[in-house]
Amino acid sequence: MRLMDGKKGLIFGVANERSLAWGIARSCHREGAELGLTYLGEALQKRVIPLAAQLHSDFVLPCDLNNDEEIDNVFRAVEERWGQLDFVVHSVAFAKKNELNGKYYDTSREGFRVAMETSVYSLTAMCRGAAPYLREGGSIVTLSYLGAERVVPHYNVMGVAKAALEASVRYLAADFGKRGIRVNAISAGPAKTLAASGIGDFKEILNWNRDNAPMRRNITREEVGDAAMFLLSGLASGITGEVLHVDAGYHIVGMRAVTDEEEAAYQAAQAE
Ligand code: IMJ
Repeated sequence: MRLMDGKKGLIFGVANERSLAWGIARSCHREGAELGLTYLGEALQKRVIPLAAQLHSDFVLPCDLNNDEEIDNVFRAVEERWGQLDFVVHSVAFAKKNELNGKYYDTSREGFRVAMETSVYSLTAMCRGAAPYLREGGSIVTLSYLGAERVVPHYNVMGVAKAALEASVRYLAADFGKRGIRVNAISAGPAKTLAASGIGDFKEILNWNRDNAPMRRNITREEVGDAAMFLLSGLASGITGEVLHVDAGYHIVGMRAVTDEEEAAYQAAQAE
């Protein structure tokens, strides 16, 4: 018996094989889940169909979470195909590129609106669409980032959006709690995905996190996948409204780590 045997779920936000949503899909598939994937825009259709095929799924639907009609269509298809749902994954965010630079206070009204609608309201809209079909024991997971809790250079309006996303998780958890449906977030460490592409110094960000995280390494897509799958499974039946960090411990650190060189110099001084 596998952890997700007999469970059916929908994953929003697979763009390619590097997506954290793809890691989640693979972990869920490995544990026996039956999956549907949604994609955004024609361009990603030809990417996502073969990925779904790897999971033995041909349940692939277009869905822009900023479009109520497309959300309705997705859940109408779910009703027809499955009747009921056990889990839904939200791995969706967007801010205009020019907002991920410079001063936060220079965020435009429109840039703020776009980031909040696409990265925050999209979870609420997805949950409202899924609500009629979610079974008791159902589970919803979204993805967040440390920039929600602390200031991370250039993250700007996305940090404010992730803070609102994490608050949404708590309100949604309260809404769904009585039905035995759980809502949680994973706060993932930085990972090389489409969402990281075009961010100037991303390699430096990865190196910084690797060098300063308690575990002295970055996280993998598989680790995010397994943690999300845990939250979606019955093993997490008592967990809701939670933000689980999958970041090699980076979020607990208050200052940069002591380097091996500094440690060696300290040891040498002690020995004198
Ligand atoms: C994104 C921007 C600035 C700093 C960042 C990130 N750090 C990390 C990310 C330190 C880890 C990646 N991340 C956690 C995100 O949530 C990214 C969201 C994002 C990325 C883009 C890039 C392309 C674009 N719009 C975007 N909107 C949201 O045009």
